[in-house]
Amino acid sequence: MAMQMGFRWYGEGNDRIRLSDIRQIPGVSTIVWALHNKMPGEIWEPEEIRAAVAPILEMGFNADVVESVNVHDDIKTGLPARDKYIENYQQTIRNLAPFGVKVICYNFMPVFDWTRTDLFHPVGDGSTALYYEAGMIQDDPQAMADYILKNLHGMTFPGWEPERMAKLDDLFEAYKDVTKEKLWENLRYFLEKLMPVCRECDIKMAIHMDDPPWDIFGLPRLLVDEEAIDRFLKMVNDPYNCLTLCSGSLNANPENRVADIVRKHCSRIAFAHIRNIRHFPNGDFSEVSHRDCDGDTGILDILRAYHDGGFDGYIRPDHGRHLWDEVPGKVRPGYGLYDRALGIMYMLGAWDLMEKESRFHF
Ligand SMILES: [Mn+2]
Repeated sequence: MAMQMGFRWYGEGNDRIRLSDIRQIPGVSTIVWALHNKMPGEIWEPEEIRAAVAPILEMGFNADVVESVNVHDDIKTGLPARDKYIENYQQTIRNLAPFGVKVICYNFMPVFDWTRTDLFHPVGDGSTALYYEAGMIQDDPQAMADYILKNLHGMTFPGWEPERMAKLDDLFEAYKDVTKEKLWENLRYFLEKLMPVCRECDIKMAIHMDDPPWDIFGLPRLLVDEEAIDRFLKMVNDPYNCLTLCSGSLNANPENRVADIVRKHCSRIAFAHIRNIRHFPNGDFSEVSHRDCDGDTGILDILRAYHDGGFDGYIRPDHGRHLWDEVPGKVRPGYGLYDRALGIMYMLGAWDLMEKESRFHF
């Protein structure tokens, strides 16, 4: 098996980008998809899965990667109701298997998914990108949630369901007694219940890194650095317990050396997110193009680490900048067509060259 290039797509009627657009990007084999109308904890029914996957397969792609099947808050907080929601998750895994799904991406972040303070920040060349202003996050979480929801212009975004965000006070209350150690324990409990089903279905669970990789608003975050990743993989030491290694999430902390982590754990990375970050001295960061020298993440070193490790999982450009006509209201933040297409060509260019060189030297 060889590495497979993916592209995240939000589904028919839910994404301005068409599958026929994606087909024109060289080298994409995999559509990374999800049922975006499902709330965390609900079972994904076979008919719903079939309807979502059919156009993907018809266009000649595979639908091997789901991002994400979101985890119910009762599982993260460890309430008694979690067993019911874990059973639902197991059933969803079983329902996905007949459609060829191989990897499920998920995260275990309390209350908030990815967090940014500006979704359309000028990069300096006329394009815009997601931006994190460190000083703003000490403020009111409700204000940040309101800002993000407003700038999604009614588009759905996993982890930012308006229904959940409307109950932000309740969510913070539910997580009040969940310490970092308790959250680890709840994650272990969840994964140990899933592993037998994953083995039976040949589907890998691939946890996404916390984004950004530090505690925010007093909420604990787990997957933040190499030490935490070591602990996670050891805690449930099973080939079906894997990572979605997100270079941009990890490198939001410039101390994290992503290429080293890839070299250490390549065989447990089922899904690679590639994104480049530029850091500012005050702790702010901006997302930038995939080109190595445009940011500080070390994209070429990371790609080389994957190549050296014989990576045969799935990879995708994570976010992209918003280019040309991709203005607020016309693009899902981070998920425009153009910069992700450019990112794919950059990655495949580097990859093809490494392949060619390794054949030549063999
Ligand atoms: Mn990511």
